[in-house]
Amino acid sequence: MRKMALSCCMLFNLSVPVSQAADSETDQLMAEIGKLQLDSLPGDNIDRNGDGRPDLFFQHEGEYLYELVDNNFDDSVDESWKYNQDDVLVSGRVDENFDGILETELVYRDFLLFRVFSDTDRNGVVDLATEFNDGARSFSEKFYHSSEQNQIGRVEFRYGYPSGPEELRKTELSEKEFQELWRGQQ
Ligand SMILES: [Ca+2]
Ligand SMILES: [Ca+2]
Ligand SMILES: [Ca+2]
Repeated sequence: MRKMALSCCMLFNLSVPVSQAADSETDQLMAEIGKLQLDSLPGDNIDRNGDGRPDLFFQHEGEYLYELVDNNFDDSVDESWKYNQDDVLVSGRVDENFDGILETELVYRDFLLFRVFSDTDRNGVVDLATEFNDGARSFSEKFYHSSEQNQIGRVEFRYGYPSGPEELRKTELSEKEFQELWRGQQ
C-alpha cells in the first residue's frame, strides 16, 4: 500500500460551521471528517458494486491507516475506521442516517469497544456518551438543554439492558463542557 502524505484539510470538506470548529485534536478530526467525497480522494480504492465509482478507500495519515466506506454508494463516506501501525482498530466514525455527517464515534481499547459518542441533535457537539466494560454496555449519559437548568440523564446497564429508569440530575455544564469532560477521560 502506498504511503500518502496529504493534509487532512485537502482531503475533507468542512460541513461543520467554522464557529463550532474546536480546539482539541479529536474535535478537529470530527469536523474535518464531516463530509468527504470519495471520488476526489487519491489513494487505494475499491469499487465494490461495479458502478465505476470507488466506494471503499484506504488512506494513510501519519502513523494511522483510515478505511473509508461508502455503504449507500452516494459518493459520500458513511464509515471511517482508524487503525494504528499494528493494524489494531483505534476508533471509528459512522454516519448512521446517511446525511453526510458522521455523528457517531466509537472508541476502542484493548481490542474492545470502550466508548461511543453521539451527536444526536447534529449541532456538532456530543450529547450522548456510552461506556462499555469488557465489551458490554455499562452506562450512558445524555445531555439535555434547558432554558432554566441543563440536565444529564444517566442509565445503567446490566447484561446489555437498562437495569433501571433514567436518572436525571441538574448540571452547570454546557453541552460543550459535557463533551470535553468525556473526551478528557479517554
Ligand atoms: Ca454514502
Ligand atoms: Ca449522519
Ligand atoms: Ca449535539
